[in-house]
Amino acid sequence: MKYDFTSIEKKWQDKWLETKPFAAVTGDKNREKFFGLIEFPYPSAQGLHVGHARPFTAMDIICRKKRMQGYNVLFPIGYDAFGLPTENFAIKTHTHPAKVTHDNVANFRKQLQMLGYSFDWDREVNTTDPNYYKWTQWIFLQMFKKGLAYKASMPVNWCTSCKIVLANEEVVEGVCERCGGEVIRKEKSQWMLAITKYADRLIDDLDDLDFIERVKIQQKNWIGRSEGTEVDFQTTAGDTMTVYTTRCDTLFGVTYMVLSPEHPFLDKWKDRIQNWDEVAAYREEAAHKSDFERSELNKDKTGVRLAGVEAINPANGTHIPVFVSDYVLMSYGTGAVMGVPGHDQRDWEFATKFGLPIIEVVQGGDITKEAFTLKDDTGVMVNSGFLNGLTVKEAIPTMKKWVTEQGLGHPKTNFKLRDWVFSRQRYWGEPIPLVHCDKCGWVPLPEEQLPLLLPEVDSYEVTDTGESPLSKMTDWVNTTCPKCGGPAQRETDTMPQWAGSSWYFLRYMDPHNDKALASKEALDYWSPVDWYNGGMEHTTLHLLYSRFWHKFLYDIGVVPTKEPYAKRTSHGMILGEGGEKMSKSRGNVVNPNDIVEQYGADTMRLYIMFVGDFEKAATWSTEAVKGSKRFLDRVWNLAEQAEESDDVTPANESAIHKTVKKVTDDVDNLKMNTAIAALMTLVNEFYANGCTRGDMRYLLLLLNPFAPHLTEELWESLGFAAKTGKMCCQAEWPEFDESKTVAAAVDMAVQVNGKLKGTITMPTDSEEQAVVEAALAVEKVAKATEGMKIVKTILVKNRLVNLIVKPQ
Ligand code: ANZ
Ligand code: ZN
Repeated sequence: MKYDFTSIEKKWQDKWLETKPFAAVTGDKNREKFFGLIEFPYPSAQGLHVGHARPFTAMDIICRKKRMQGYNVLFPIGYDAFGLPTENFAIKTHTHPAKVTHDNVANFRKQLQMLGYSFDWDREVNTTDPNYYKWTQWIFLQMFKKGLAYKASMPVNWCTSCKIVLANEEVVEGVCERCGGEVIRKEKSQWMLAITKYADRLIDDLDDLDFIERVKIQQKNWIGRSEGTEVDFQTTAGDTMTVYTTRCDTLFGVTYMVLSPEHPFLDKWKDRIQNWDEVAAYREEAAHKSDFERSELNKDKTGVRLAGVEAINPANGTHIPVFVSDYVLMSYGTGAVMGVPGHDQRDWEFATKFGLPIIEVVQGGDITKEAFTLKDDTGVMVNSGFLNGLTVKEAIPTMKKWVTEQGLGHPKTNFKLRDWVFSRQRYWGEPIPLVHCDKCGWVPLPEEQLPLLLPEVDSYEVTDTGESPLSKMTDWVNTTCPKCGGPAQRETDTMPQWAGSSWYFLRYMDPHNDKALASKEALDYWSPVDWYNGGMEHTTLHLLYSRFWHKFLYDIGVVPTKEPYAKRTSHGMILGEGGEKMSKSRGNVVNPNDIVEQYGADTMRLYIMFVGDFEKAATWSTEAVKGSKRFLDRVWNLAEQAEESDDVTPANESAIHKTVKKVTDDVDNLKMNTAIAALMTLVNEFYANGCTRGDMRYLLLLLNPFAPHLTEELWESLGFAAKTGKMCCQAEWPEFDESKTVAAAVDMAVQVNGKLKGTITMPTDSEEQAVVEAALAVEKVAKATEGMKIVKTILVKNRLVNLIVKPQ
């Protein structure tokens, strides 16, 4: 019989859809629950990518195994379907984005089913479905009511030639991705979410989570907690200039001050600043640079000294110059810094360029460009009045206390994390359910009016005023105020990319609920997600945003746990043949459809798991795909040779137990590649020793999560389905007996004075005396030791024995 994977795979996929063996049961108290989560895909027109297949297959294997181990498994799928590519495609083809989304989702669903994933298809979600985004809007309203959603003026990317607001990903190397036109930053009033209010908890609660270390580190660095001091400097302009510093110990070393180009004092001091034209020109130039360019460490330092204003160092009363320079960002601290060129590299470069004095205040730190010991706590203070003689570690709290007592400032914690810009001037997103009334301000829609549906528009094109396409729908925009009944306008911005994905895992728990985002029973039963695997690229946005939303929902009593995910792992990328990133332009994109058509889904699954260490990047090789196919052919052929007996072949017993142990452990540790290698070894053993149906039963159970279709077919043809009334995917995961994982007998090499003289077969773990006796019975050994005395025996257990002999 031929291994006809095409018809076999279709047969079992249909059967799974029909009989639903992967349905999760909310509330089942007899089984332990397991919620395995993958990052739901964005349904692009290109369809599923092999980059999806790697993490999806791994979690499918974990979930299939957990089910066989008796868990009540929730393994759901959905689509993160709002967003730019669909919207841009809709604009280009004059198709409604909902239609584009619908078609793309249909294609994704087909591909996911083609790969044999054991999703609970009755729980599919789609973020663009009004029954879904109703609850995204509901969560937003709760945040608004708690003061976590607010409006602020924020810079947006503005293409000067298209006259539209661009998303960050549409700005490529500083120019518009669509037309190549110049992109500038333009201030626009935007909805913001106050994620910074959760910054401390988002860092501190990481300690109790089973997240891989690099995820924790990236999140901590992104949040960027910094403990420092705000210090006030008087100026000759009369205003107090407040700076943020982590090194208040260096106050005596301050020789100049810097304001960010956006600092409000500049406009305020316009009439005092004698070189205003120069300052204004400098600010204009800075507006064209990104924060990233401005804060690059190695960039040339630029700036303008303000003529007519000076600051006064509160530690020693000296007058010092004030500059405007773009290396100081308005978005961090106070937008102003004190310059300490003796101990900060950027300040050193700046001072050197502008001929400013450099004072050493910490001895032991080298004052050269290359060797700053910024965080050095062993250095000793000099030239610093009452701090002299203290170490940096002692001087920081001493100065902090002095500054506070003198009324010159106070301790301050800052974060790199910014509040989340939560609006976009685009069509294909969740409408923000707020109206603006001249009398009442921003008023939330009553909850019973949710979902606020996206209206049909004539064009999804962005407007040249920078407003959302919804702003042109005056019928929709003009409404009445829910509070006073007077005339009011709807918000026309929509929510950003990351809204729907911030809570989707909760909806999976109870996807059809129309009274709540999920019932309390479902939330209590399934929370938290037991294992979430996803890409490292989502560490600082999606993963952080969803932790924030979850904490908020916890605070208002909606969810039962303070964290959404108990465990987080991450996979490496699949690179194209030749080791380069897969991309259309390189022409090295592998389409899973082609592989499945040519070799079958089981081969595709097996290969994508065998390709390398899960956490590391791996290079695609079509040659190696064939190797995975050959292995499955061997399994298929083996089944045809298997003897009728249900007994395990004694010669295979220890190999079977070893493999059960190995595969069980490896799957739990995401070492799918070594689990597969162990299964290959087992198949070799079966070929060498012969095998029975009893042996095959083990192989099929262990291989089932990896190659579910082929194993299901053989399970049936070898009679197990009829005997047990269950499909292979419903059977019990095999147990292993530790004592049987070791072979009964081993072959050992026998050496005399280091030279190989023969081999002996011994019971496993034989003691020295027995081994030596058996060795001496080998003819060649007996000859080589004749008339000699054994002076030493070197035994390597189960491997070799070396007899060191001397003439008597
Ligand atoms: C004086 C000083 C002396 C500083 C020294 C450092 C070393 P972190 O640790 O990242 O929080 N700074 C403050 N606000 C800034 C802004 N808006 N733009 C650019 N730089 C800014 O960094 C805090 C340090 O970064 C602060 O401490 C300040 O320089 C600078 F030997 O003050 B420091
Ligand atoms: Zn009103």
